[in-house]
Amino acid sequence: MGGTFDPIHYGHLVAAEEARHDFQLDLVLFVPSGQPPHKTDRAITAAKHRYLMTVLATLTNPHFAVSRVDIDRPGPSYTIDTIELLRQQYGPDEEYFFISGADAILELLTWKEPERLLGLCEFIAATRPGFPLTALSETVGQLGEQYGARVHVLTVPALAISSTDVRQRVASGRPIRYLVPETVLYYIEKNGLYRPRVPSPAEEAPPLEGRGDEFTADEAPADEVPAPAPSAARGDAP
Ligand code: DND
Repeated sequence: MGGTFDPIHYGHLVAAEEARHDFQLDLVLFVPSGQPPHKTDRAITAAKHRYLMTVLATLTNPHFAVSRVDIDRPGPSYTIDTIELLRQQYGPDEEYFFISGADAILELLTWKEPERLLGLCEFIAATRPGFPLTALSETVGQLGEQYGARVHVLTVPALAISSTDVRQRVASGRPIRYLVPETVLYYIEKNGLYRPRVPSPAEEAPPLEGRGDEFTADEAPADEVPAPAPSAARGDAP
């Protein structure tokens, strides 16, 4: 399963587990993208964080593993290159299935070298709640007729979870517990991911010149020394 995983959530994990069960897969490899080829509209969280969250989320499933193949190489993480590298690593005789959301299937022909890609692996398209199945069946039929593509539709229990929603929830202080594994929740909290960036006091302050409160190096203002721990600050307050 390839993805940006910014962050990984239970929607990804349920789809992967359903695919593993229904297609009797030996292993589901989660492949976080280094540079997602199609996501140029927003800043992506550092690959290190997305990779570690994926490791934490998949730790307890013996059939799940995480590959660094896309984050260790430069340039956009095109799936055709990912599959080629995995075939070198695991052998060309294995059967490869690319698990993705059903929405990705509708755009598959815009991916790099789609015809060759469709010849190298089968696709498992996990439906998301509210996804129009008629359009999907038509596309799956066309891909099969024109390119000999093998695309399987997998209905997963309705999980209206998305990474975008998880990020927005963190940014606005809403809970994400039960949308992501606890380990991922703690990782997000500990590393301050997805919180709105708080401007530093220096950025907020108006220019010093002409403000009448210029200071010399010996008289640095209190906000330039590290702030005391919150409890100490409260205790010291007049
Ligand atoms: P996303 O950024 O959409 O992943 O990336 C999906 C994969 O497509 C990555 O491996 C990309 O490298 C590859 N791609 C995209 C475009 C062009 C090319 C390749 C190319 O080669 O030219 P997300 O982290 O958002 O999600 C991962 C997967 O999980 C997606 O397929 C998404 O649709 C699916 N998903 C859900 N499935 C079921 N229930 C939910 C889901 N939420 C996300 N709630």
